Amino acid sequence: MKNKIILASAIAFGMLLQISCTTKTPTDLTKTSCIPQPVSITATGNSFEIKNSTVIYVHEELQQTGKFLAKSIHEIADILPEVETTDESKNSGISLTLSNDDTMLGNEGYELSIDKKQIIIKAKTSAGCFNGIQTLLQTLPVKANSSESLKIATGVIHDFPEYAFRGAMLDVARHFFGVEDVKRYIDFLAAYKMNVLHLHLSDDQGWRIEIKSWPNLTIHGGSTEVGGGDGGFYSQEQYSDIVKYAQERNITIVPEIDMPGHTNAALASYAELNCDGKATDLYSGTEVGFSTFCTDKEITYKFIDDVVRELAELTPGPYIHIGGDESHVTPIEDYIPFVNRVQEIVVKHGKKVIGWDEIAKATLVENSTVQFWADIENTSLGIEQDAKVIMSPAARTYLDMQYDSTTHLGLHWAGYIEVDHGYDWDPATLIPGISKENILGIEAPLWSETVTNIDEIEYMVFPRLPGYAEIGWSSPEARSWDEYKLRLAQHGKRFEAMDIDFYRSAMVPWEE
Ligand code: TNX
Repeated sequence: MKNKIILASAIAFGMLLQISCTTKTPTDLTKTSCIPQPVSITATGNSFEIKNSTVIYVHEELQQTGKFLAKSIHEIADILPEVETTDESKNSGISLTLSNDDTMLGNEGYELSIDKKQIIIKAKTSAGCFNGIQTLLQTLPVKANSSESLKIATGVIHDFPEYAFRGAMLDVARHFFGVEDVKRYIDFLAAYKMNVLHLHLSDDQGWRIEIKSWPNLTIHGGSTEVGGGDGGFYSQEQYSDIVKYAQERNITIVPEIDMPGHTNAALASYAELNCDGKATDLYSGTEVGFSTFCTDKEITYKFIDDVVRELAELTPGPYIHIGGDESHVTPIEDYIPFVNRVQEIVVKHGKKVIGWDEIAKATLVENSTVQFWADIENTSLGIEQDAKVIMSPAARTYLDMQYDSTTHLGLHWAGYIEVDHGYDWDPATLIPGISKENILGIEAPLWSETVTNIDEIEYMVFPRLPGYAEIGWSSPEARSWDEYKLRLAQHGKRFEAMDIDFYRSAMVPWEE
């Protein structure tokens, strides 16, 4: 019984009385609509109030986490709690503490205890504390009006994730999105305890990350996008700023350079990367599968070595994603040795390989991960080679799929994905032969052929994203669409307060 919601009946009775007499003071912690659903919530029937005088006490290592909480509270109400570093245990205010006692919590779990006098968030790591803070923030409004006090129902939440890898992807190659947009996307992921942002940094239509040793990649290759707009790219400094912003929110950036296909932007920037020695034209259409690196030219591998070296230097996270999908014009006898060699380059620069499921046709290096998006056979080849799997089945997780035939954005080659269809599946049982022990986690990709700005991103991502966050975090036994849709409905007002342009699915009983 992982997900047990306990509420002593005496407390429930007391509470009923209270609910009928007062309006605003929350006293039943189990009534909080948390997404993802925590492992257990125990209510104790009282409330704690965050006031101007509330101090946040932190262990030395948690200063940044404490400041994040103070800033978040400040954004909700006109209160800026002081953050005090201490090793002593306190009996008031909000304490963030590190402790190894509770081995159930693992690396990202936390215990959030709230009583009348104080709040304590306890975890093994700062990531765990950060997750506890996200739960705490969901007990509060996104924005409190001036008369509203910040009251939280008392009780204990004990919580840890089902999967270690809980991600979303943003395709910044088909359409480019600037640093501020990416930070907002990161905020969305963090609010739902997701911990990976995969950035699809290169494709036929654009190269988006500055590589100092090959400057034309961005000068020329970054100068357009789908539809012929100006495109754009991240300077290394801007990219590092994104990485740091993500890191402060427990999010690992996984950078992807897609190859040997999906490479027209590079082929247009450097003639020598083409087999015929001629640079291609820039491309701003939406076809896939027409480009390839010249796999038997040595310069190709010098180029990849430089790119991976510079990217690895910008990447504190463990992974580099090498793409590998839809290389329709690379003969298989060239594709396999190419992928083998590129993996060695990634390993040489100290990183682990992730690739789309096609890469499993090659000989995978140790610790590599295959991202299942379409082909079960490929993914099985990966599992046979001991690779872990990231579950991104297109028909369930692709954020660029339309909700239904009336959705004005998106594609539907993998089907329509209404909110219930996106939510109602279990990564460990969806595909025979792919089971829990093979799975590192899940990722929902947003491809951007049809998505051109942050409002459109929001429309495709919300309200589906919280569902993917919950699939990654909560056990399948704790999840059901009929119950989840009620919690999701409660988040509608959170989306509004965050100015998120979301799809008001008729499947969800939104509150007026
Ligand atoms: C397939 S998924 C692709 C992308 C497209 C996407 C559109 C995958 C690995 N490749 O190149 O953008 O479909 O939905």
